[in-house]
Parts: sequence; structure tokens; C-alpha cells
Amino acid sequence: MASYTDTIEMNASQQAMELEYRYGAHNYKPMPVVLERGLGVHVWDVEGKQYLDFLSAYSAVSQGHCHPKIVDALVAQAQKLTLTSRAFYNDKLGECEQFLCEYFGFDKVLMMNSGVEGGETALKLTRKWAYKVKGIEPNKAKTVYASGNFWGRTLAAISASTDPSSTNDYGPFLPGFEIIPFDDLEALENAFKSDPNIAGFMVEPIQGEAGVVVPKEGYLKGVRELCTKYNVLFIADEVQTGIGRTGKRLACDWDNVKPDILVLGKALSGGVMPVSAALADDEVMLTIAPGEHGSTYGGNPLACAVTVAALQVVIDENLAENAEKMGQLFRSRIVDLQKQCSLIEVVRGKGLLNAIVINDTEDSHTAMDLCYKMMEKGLLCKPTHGNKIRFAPPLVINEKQMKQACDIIEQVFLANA
Ligand code: IF1
Repeated sequence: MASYTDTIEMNASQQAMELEYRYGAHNYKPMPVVLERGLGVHVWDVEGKQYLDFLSAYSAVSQGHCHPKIVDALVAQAQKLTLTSRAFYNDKLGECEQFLCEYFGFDKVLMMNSGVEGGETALKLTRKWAYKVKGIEPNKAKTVYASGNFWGRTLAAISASTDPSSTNDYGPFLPGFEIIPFDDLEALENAFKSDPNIAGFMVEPIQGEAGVVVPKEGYLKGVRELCTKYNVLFIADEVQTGIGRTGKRLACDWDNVKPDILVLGKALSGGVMPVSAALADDEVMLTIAPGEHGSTYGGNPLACAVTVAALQVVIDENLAENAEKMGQLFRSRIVDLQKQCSLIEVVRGKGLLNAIVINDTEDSHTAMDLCYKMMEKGLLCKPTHGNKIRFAPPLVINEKQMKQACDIIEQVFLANA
């Protein structure tokens, strides 16, 4: 690769990639496309090429890139007041809290910024509740997670991880975590039976990073029943599955269950700025007293204005219903394609959170090679964990755009079958 000083013969994309390589940490290996504009389901690179975005920034841009109503809310608030800290009240937080509590059905909400901060907040609430309500001995509280989980990159989050790429050379890890298999109610009940110090079970309704792993019908209902039976908090990590992505308001709604703590992020702000939240009823939420948790930007007026606008778009544009309809169309097209293409082991997902499992080993390059070929034809997607390709477009996608995307997938898969 030419050095960053010899920039004259490189095009705009190459220059941008070179600068990142030279001056940025190497904590990602992005696909070789440099984006400069987005609107709805489309993004454009610096050479002006248009793509259908089938990653949506890992389900953060569910309302579509640069949704005018969300951007308008951002700009209007940015010209008035952006940040006060929680040392003082502001006129946007209460309204946003009310909106979230009424829409998701909880007594209270604690606003944070990144999704992992939402997860950390849920973990701290669980520990407070363990000691102050359940009566577990100090420093003995345990939280259970499912193998294959992903809830972020902090040391607490990776202490719960079973993925070596998230954990290698980052020890020592936080104690008080237990891992059981995902989608296994017997293992969950055995854990609860064997350890009275278990205070919470955090689980993604569908495991995103693990490759869009959908549990058996009724899993979440079983989790809800067992958590109630053993007085353990059911914590739903809906950072990726929430806010219409799986075809319902929340993925928990498919089993009609209410978790004790709900963690939201990503699309909560429509991909415009980081906003996350932990929602719970008073028995849990009020275990944290003033000065015991928070963040400089948590609940800032700019985030609150954006969040209300972003959720209003999901409601007004019936994005959950559209996700369900377009997701059905996507999976039926891929099932048809599977009949002519041995590359496809299975297509799985709910709403517009889907993945194709490629008929090759986890360490093969087949999935990535297919993604490069789809990128050349104007469709952006990326494999997760080797041989699974995640397809998660903005929930605003229409039938014509979905058909265009499926045509590209078909052309590439059949040309490489
Ligand atoms: C990366 C994965 C997806 C999440 C769930 C909490 C968080 C995430 C279910 C934390 C974040 C992001 C992180 C991003 C890539 C992406 C990702 F591949 F890493 F696992 F989506 F599947 N709960 N997921 O999926 O939210 O702190 O990032 O705001 O770290 O590379 P965050």
C-alpha cells in the first residue's frame, strides 16, 4: 500500500483508508468502502457509488439514514441547549422519560449513552436489588448470561463473554458471572436451583453477534416463568432486537413477556447519536439512590429530543409492521434461492434481523468473499462469526428496494454456487 505521503495518485477512497490506517487504532478491519452520505436505505461512497445498506450500523439506523424528522429535532435542540449535566434539571429529560415509560410500560428509566452502558446499568441495578431487596449477602450476588452473548466491550461485558476475540488478553475478569447455554430452560432452572445468590439473568431475545440465533418458540416465556419462580431478575438486552427490528415493538412481545429490566440502545436515537436506556419498575429502579450511578451525557437534552423524535418515527411510520412484512419477503426469497444454491445452509431471523448461514466452515472466507461481491453490485452487508452473513436493512425499506436487494443476493450466490 502506498505510504500516506504519496497521496497524489490515490483516489478519494484510497486516501481516506490510508489516513485511517496511518492515524487510527487498528481495532477494526472495515470493508474497503468509504461512505460519505446516507439517506433512507441508501448510502453513497466518496466516488458517488450508491449502495443499499443491509447492516444499518448493526441495527442503529432502523429509521433510515438521516431521517429528516430526527435530524430536524437534533438541529433545533442543538441551537438551544445540548448539555447541562444532571447537576441541574433540563426541560427535555422528563418528557423523554415519560415517553419511554409509557411506550414500553415501566415505572422509570435511567438514560445513558452507549448500549454497553445500558447493560452496565442493568447489572448495577441487579446487584443493588440483590442486596437491598432479595437480601443476598454483600458481594455474593451472581448474574447469569447465555453463552454466545454479546453486550459490549467494557471489562464487565467481556467478563460475561464466551468469545475469545472479545476476551483474549484482557484478564483478569469481573467475578460473579455464570454462563449457561442459550435457549436451554433446563440449564437455566438448574442454575437457579443450585445457587440462591443468583440475582439476575441477562439475555438477548435473539443473539445478534452470535449469528442471529433465534431460540425455540416459547423460550422467553419460559425465562419469564423461571425468573418469577426463583425471584431472579429477567434482564432483556434489546439493544439490537428492540424498537421494531424483529417485527414487533420489542422482541419480548413475540412471547408477550415483560422483563424486569429492559436495556435499549442503537435505534433508540435513530443512528444520530449514542443514546441508551435501562427501564424498570420502582422496586428495582429505586435501589439506586442519588449520586450512586450516572454519566456526564446521560439524559442530556439533545439526546432526549432526538430519542423522542426517533421513537415517534417508528410509531408513525409503522416500522415494526413493515419490518415483519419485508422480513417475510426476504426470507421467502432466500428459501427459494436455497433450492438452487448449495451455498445456503439456512436462512433465519425475525422481522428485519436475518442471517444466511453459509455452507462452509466458520474459518472459511466464503461468506466474506460473497459480501465483497455483493458490495461490488451495490449491496452492503458483512459476515458475523465466519460463515453467517447478517442482513439487517433500515426498517423503512420498501418492497421495490427489498426486491432489488434480493436480486443482487441471488445473482451473487448463483454465480458462486
Ligand atoms: C462492535 C457486535 C452487533 C449489542 C447488544 C449491547 C451492545 C451491542 C445485543 C453494546 C453492540 C455492536 C457493537 C459493535 C458491533 C455490534 C455488534 F457485532 F459487536 F456484536 F450488533 F452484533 N447489546 N453491538 O449488539 O452496544 O455499546 O456498542 O452501543 O463493538 O464492534 P454499544
